[in-house]
Amino acid sequence: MPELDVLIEQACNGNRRALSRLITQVERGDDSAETVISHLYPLTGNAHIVGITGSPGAGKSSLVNEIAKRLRHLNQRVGIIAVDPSSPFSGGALLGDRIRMRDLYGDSGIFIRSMASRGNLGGLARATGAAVKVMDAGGFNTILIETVGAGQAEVDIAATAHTTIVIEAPGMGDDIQTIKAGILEIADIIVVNKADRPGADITVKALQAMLQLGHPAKTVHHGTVVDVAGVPDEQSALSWQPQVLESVATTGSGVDDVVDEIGRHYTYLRETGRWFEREKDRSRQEIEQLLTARFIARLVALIPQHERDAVVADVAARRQNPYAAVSQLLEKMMSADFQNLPRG
Ligand SMILES: Nc1nc2c(ncn2[C@@H]2O[C@H](COP(=O)(O)OP(=O)(O)OP(=O)(O)O)[C@@H](O)[C@H]2O)c(=O)[nH]1
Ligand SMILES: [Mg+2]
Repeated sequence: MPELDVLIEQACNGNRRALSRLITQVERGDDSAETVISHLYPLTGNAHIVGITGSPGAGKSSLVNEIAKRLRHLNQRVGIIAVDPSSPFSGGALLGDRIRMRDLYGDSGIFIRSMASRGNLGGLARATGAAVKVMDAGGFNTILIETVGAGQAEVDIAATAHTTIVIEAPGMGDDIQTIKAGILEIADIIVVNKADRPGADITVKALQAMLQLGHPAKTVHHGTVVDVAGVPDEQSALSWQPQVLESVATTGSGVDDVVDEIGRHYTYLRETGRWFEREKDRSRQEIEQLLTARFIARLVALIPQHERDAVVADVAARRQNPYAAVSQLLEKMMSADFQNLPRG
């Protein structure tokens, strides 16, 4: 497909129109997406994917803006994906981000893709995955993904990212307990932003205390790392201890340290082989999603609509339970002729 080759070449040169068109094609997830992916995929696997999550208004966009500027100074090409799961329309909320990110416009080494929720998390994950692949293939060195920590979304992003940054703002006081433990579990780097506000040090200490609970202190004993019980721990020498950093995104204070820590985590992942482990996690997740979608499409193609409707009615009327219904559908599917099926 010569037209596709031209588009890909333009995307590699930072052409925004080409990047946007490719992302839109991949997002569709149809046969044409498959063609695009088969050309793009061999070019991917180099970008450092960094997820930035945290509660609304914590300063994620401001910090992404500052991080991107510094990475540009390091001669990196930077992709930015701004996800807003709370807004079903890519209108108002994202406009604010666009204005704040204005510093970055006009620079072909930066590409920003804003996306709102596609009505469900599956759609959002697919759209994010599409943008990541196209940017990665296009030679962007670091891809920053901003997502509001609204529940499942940040966990999904963590599965997509090599490095996850969780951003908190001071003023949580006693409510620190309300930080979901799950958020700290996914964090590779924790940033207390708005460190110019009162109470930042309290928040830092509280987060450090919570991290200690999650990761019991390791001490060095006669030169080897041991856990609290004094047992040598081969793994811990290689393990990553998340740091709590402070920043003021509006002035840029502390952002250099955040950028350094991102680089340190990248080196850690590469040197310990964890990079490939994360790539395997990402690949496994993607294959499972595709498999599920296609499997269901095949099931649907195999069993006539009226038969599926009858099973639904049976379950609703309690003539059958959902497990038995699924077993029955699967049995029908397995005994059907797979050869002459349309591709799902
Ligand atoms: N005082 C102070 N204000 C900040 C700082 N960082 C961001 N802000 C302000 O906080 C507000 C929210 O910042 P954003 O960067 O939009 O935060 P966000 O987390 O992206 O917000 P959502 O995407 O809406 O969840 C803006 O008015 C920023 O100017 C900071 O370090 N100190
Ligand atoms: Mg934002």
